[in-house]
Amino acid sequence: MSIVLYHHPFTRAANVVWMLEEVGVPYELRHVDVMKGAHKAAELIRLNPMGKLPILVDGGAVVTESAAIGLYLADRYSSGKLAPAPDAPARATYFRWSLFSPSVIEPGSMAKAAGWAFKPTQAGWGEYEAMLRTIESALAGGDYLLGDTFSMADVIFGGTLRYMLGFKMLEARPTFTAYSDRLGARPALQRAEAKNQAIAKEHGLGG
Ligand SMILES: N[C@@H](CCC(=O)N[C@@H](CS)C(=O)NCC(=O)O)C(=O)O
Repeated sequence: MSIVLYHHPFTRAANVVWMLEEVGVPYELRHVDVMKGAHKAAELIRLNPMGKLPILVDGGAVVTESAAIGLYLADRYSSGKLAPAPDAPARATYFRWSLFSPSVIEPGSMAKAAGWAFKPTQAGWGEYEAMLRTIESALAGGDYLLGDTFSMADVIFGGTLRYMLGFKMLEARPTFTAYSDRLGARPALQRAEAKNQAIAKEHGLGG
């Protein structure tokens, strides 16, 4: 088994388990005890100088940043399925919303929840209301970001949306909750949740 995910069930690595389950490749989860600071060990800092999870190692390839991991896995193992082919017109929309997630939804929701002071014209995530309107528009074309076709963009964007909704850091608009429920019904997401919960239990983690 060549894919290794450095994982802790209470981190963004949990969403990468969903990515791996959607792609359907064999993988190994390597538990990193973040509560004890194991993610700051020299071996992991070599892989990710940020000292953060998730980290995915696939043979000689090291990928960090959840969105990059999703895009990598889809291109490498599910091209033409979970990732539109390089020459497909849908590729533009696919990249657009995949990157909107870490660039806008994450910092935009956190800025709002934590009351950060910032200038919307200078901050890349802009105004909260504009972000909500844009998420609505992204979801207006069908069940998924690419209309009727589910893709890795939904795991990236949808994973962030579900996280933010779960922690009440994003307004629970009906379009958002309906999309989140649709994603929640996916067998791959349910398998991932079961794995994350089982690992949490195995390590005596509450929550
Ligand atoms: N931009 C990164 C964020 C990674 C991140 O913040 N990971 C958190 C857990 S969800 C972490 O490792 N925190 C521990 C620390 O910063 O010490 C991604 O999307 O993967």
